[in-house]
Amino acid sequence: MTTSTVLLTPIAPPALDELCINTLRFLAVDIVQKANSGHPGLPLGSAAMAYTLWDRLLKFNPRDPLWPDRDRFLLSAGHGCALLYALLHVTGFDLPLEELERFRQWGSRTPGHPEYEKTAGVEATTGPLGQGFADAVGMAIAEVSLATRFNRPGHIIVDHYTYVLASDGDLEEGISSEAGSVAGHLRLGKLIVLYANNHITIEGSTELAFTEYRMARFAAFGWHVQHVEQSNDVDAVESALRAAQQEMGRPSIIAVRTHIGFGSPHKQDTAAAHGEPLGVEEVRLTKEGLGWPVAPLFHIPDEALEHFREAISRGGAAQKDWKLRFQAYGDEYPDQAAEFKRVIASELPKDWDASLPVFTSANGPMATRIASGKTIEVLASHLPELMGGSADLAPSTHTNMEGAGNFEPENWAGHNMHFGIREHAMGAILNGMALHRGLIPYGGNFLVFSDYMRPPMRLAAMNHLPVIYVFTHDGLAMGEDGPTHQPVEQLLGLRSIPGMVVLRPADANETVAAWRIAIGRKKGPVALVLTRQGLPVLDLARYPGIPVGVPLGGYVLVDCDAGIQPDIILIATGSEVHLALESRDRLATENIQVRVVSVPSTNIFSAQSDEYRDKVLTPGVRLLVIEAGVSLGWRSYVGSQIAVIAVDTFGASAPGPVVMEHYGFTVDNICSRVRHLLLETQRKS
Ligand SMILES: Cc1ncc(C[n+]2csc(CCOP(=O)(O)OP(=O)(O)O)c2C)c(N)n1
Repeated sequence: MTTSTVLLTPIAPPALDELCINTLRFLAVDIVQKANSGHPGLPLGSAAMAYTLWDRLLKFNPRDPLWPDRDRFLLSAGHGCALLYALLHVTGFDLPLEELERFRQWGSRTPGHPEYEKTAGVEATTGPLGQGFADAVGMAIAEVSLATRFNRPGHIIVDHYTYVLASDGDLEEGISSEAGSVAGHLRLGKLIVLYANNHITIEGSTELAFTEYRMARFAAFGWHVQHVEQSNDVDAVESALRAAQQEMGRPSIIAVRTHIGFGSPHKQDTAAAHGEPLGVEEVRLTKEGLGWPVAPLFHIPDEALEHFREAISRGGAAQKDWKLRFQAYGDEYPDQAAEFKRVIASELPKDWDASLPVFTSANGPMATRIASGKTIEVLASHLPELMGGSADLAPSTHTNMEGAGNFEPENWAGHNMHFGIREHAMGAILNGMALHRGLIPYGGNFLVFSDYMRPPMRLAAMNHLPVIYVFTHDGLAMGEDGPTHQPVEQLLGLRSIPGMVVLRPADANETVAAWRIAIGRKKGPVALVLTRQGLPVLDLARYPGIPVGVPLGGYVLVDCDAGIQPDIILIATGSEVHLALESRDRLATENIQVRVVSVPSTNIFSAQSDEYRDKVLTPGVRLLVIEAGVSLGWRSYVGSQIAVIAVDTFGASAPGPVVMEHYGFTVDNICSRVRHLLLETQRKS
């Protein structure tokens, strides 16, 4: 596509507004042009509506970007971040002009897509389309949950909106349907989406692949739907936003007809405006067309800057008003005020873990999912910020908190969430809840379907979000449902996400220790991987190393007698640990000295000192790993001198014990492998 009809929309905003909007447009254009990389089209088309929101409605304080009762703004179409960086700079956030000039460069605060914690005012890392949209649903859930918990008559201390700027790609991605359905069902009236309806994606017109009546979809989800025909009509955008604010019973979406690359004579309304700089000549023509000086670059007229910077006094006043209200709240409800501060700061209450369960062998056999459920019950009674649920699997994942009530439409006091069978949205909603702060979110699922929620899990890890996943039915032993339901590669897949801590406890007591780690980890997600089937309970009287060992990721569960060097070290995780223990007992009768090492978390274990790891896995001793998952990866955790009993194919449909037997997860097979390995070692020596 080359030229297009230049569609300069007839409605021009009042002069000062226009000056400000053009400031944003051309800052974004120059940001991208200077970097010679990035996306100018969305900023040109969406600047007017973003300006309207930020100038007339958004409650924020550039001088205190994390003030708890600020409105949240998510640029779900993260590729358009030049617009966000321009907004942050002109309104007075800590983002100097030099940072705009260093867009997409090493070490800058203006990365290629917005990154949480890197840039003040960026509420979430966005870029994978659809994620920001679903994060926002989680944020709106957090808002209404905290408002219900903390507000009192005459004392409203939690009261903010969550706004999203979303693009065609965001709405095409399935996650926006999942999350939109959740939001509509929950009647999240304070969620407001501006949809940049520009009819263009990378390959060309949306006619190529996106022809449904999008807004009918959202109406069907129970959303309040509005249309604005001219994105440059700031008054129309404002009145739609105000109507959306008034609509408290439904989330709102406003389809705003925007024009990608607005004002660019040869690129407006074409895919060419989407993802590459306009080019020096086209920048010149665009600036001239909109009456903007071609030079200097990064031009910010004083009048516009002055107007934008009113955000500082406006935001300061709004925050001051909130502080006064919070003070009055604290005078009347000192305990609640202290509690609010605690949860927003992600502090744990004193003694939160004092009454966690201790299981004895008499409690066994017990599935680790059951032990987890019992632990959740106790945690819930100490941690009112714990909030979570499952993707329609709570009776299996044991993630329900007895007595905590359901989080339901217009009954937002409950803490048990019902995400429905929407794993992808669940993952992102949990992220949004964590990003909002004030809650400890968790989500339950079968381990095999963690694949359905991998993109948000990756973002949780990237953003160091304290989200907890409860993944049950963790291996071949889940049995009859067959290979579609038997995870084999998921453990490795999760372990491979940088910053994700995966814990696969061996029994009920290791499960409690794993939960202790999960709750205590304030930065970064934790995946708990749990069994469906019952397992013997490792009595703390006999295995006192558990509470100290689990936090180290791997530890000696049972060693040889003092002074005796093991012939072999069996390394196992989760349900395979008890097979290792039984094998040890049998091999002892043959005078084979076995050490059993439990490795609930390879991630944590590999972060220990060499000295500690050498103590656990004595160099020179043969190692045999037993884990019902793929073998790939083990060498990197424990070195090259290992043998592995693992599963490098898919599973099969049959009762769990039968499948485990066929795949070699039996004491007989483990013992014969040990004998074979020791013979091999003898022959070599
Ligand atoms: C999950 C995901 N898939 C693919 C991409 C690559 N991508 C970036 S923008 C885009 C689509 C652009 O269309 P639209 O969302 O309408 O944005 P606009 O063209 O208006 O800037 C795609 C496919 C992505 N960022 N995320």
